[in-house]
Amino acid sequence: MNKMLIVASSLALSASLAGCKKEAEAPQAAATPSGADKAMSNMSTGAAVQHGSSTGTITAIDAAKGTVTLNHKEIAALRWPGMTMSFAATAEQLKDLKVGDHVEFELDWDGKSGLITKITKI
Ligand SMILES: [Cu+2]
Repeated sequence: MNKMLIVASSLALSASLAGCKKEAEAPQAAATPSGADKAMSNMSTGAAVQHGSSTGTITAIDAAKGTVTLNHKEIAALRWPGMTMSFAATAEQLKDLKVGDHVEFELDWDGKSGLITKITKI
């Protein structure tokens, strides 16, 4: 008799737990997209975009990814020393450029990645 009671109550318990879980999941799933939106808008408005310019040499172009890798000189506005790194660039910006070209460029830096706003062969 005791055993029956335990089984019955544990069934009831797991049933109520399952009920709880379902109820908890629904609002969570609905909250996730708006939470992500919030994070996205924080990213675009929270970090100040800095603008910089310099000259450099193209060491790689990845048209598929839309990136250009530059061995660039110092970028004073960003307090960067010279280095080699990749930036996002459009096919239009890259169409007349090739590896080895010496360029002057401008970029927007959001704290994580750089976007080429202007790039010209010199
Ligand atoms: Cu750099």
